Amino acid sequence: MQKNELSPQLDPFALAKSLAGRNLIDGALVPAAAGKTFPVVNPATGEEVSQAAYGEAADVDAAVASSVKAQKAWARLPSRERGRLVAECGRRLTLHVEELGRLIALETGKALRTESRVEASVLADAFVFYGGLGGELKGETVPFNPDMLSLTLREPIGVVGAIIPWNVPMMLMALKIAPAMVAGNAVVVKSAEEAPLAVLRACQIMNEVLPPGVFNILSGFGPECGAPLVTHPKVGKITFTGSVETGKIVYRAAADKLIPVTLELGGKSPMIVMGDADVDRAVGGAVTGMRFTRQGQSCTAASRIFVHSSIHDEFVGKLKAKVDAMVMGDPLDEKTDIGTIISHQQFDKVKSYIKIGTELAGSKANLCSAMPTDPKLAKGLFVQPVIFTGVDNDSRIAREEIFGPVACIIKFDDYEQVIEQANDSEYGLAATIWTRDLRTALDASRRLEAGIVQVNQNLVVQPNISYGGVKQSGLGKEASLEAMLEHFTHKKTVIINML
Ligand code: TXE
Repeated sequence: MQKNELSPQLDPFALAKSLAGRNLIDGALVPAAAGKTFPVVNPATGEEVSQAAYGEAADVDAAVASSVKAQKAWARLPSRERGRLVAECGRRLTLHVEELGRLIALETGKALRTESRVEASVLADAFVFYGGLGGELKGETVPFNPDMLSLTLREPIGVVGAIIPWNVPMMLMALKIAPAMVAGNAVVVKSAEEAPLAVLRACQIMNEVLPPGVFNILSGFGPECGAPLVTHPKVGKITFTGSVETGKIVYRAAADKLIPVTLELGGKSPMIVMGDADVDRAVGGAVTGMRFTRQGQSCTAASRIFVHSSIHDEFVGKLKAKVDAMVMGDPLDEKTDIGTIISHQQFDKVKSYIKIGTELAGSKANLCSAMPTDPKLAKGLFVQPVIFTGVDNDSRIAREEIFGPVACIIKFDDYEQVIEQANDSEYGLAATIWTRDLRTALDASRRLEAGIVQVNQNLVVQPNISYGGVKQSGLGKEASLEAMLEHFTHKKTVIINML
């Protein structure tokens, strides 16, 4: 092998081709029942890198039938044995982090060094974490009377449908299916049409360990493949991450079957920087919080940054300098900090919001980071990050989820007013406050309407830390032991009369 030649597994282009046109059903890589496929495109060049199976209702039927069959035997295994197998998946995935990172970088445009490799590690870590929780599926005993005992059992739901988006597909898949499987369920995953390959490859690795049918994965589009999964009579639970609009469609369809649903939806998360904050740390937090390295394509992105007037200019100057220093370019290049937007549809959406912001009276668009000049990236979906200053909290760019590298800075003077403004949003996913004052930190933590509040730091998604929003940001929690118990089991009550 020549020095710069990659082994076939580490070459994402070769790997993408090797997975072309396949779903994973009942332990086998199979084409869609109708034989149809759709293209998978590298958003950094616009070139087709592979094809994905075009899953439809017939494929959903086959996958669910396989899961129904497998689930019974799976649920009868001791829960710690299920956990051991899930943890073993995690260990094997750890050995494939580099390969998975490269593949996800290729299909999503997220930079390998700053985003994609990290995501592959989180995927593996989530399996290892949940694998260790097999012994934690505990019930309760309830005081009754001396002759009677009441206890609860945690039982699996059956077949769980998991619908995932494209922004962090491997991580989100892991946070759904690892706890579901440890709890004794079988799962059918519907991947996002924009990013079907890395999750399929991860499932192929898990397939070395888990019995056929305990998980199945399909690629396809929402109405043709996602909708039949939600409405399938044998699917007993849906866990979904995506837009508010689609989340509501899923919720309504699930309501017709009266099955439980977990929804992780959008956000417009506030970051409040008080006058006494450590400005340099807060600036660093804004860069990571806005997820500039992911082109802002994050539901927790700190997209509304409220900055106290006493430090406003210093903060904006330092933030701009930091984002300016970030390198945009080929996602597979180790020098790259920021890659591309996922698709033309998202690119057009982000551009339209930048236009709205630019035309907004009183606001100023500060453009950051140089665009890549490499001619092979000329058709890439790169968007120059923008920091809007002078933004009104009532404007569209401050109210609607942009899902792009667009930060809105809102100047404030008064603490009470900023708490009110931060909460004046239909979303409630995440919030951060930056201050040296403990009383302010605690007060804001209590009053901010969000599923997660952080003080002087930004979100670190960890499989052991509960995660999920309020208001339009969703229903239920992901990650943590609690998510496994509450969202992937039924609590059965048993009452024993000992006479
Ligand atoms: O989401 P969709 P899209 C937000 C973000 C983004 C917007 C649109 O603002 O700009 O949503 O993104 C499947 N029944 N987020 O169009 O449509 C679909 O195939 C069942 C935030 O990608 O919600 C995909 O697998 N499933 C979010 C998944 O739903 C259906 C991450 C998400 O697609 C379906 C992504 C249907 N009728 C986007 N229609 C976050 N919370 O992080 C579509 N799908």
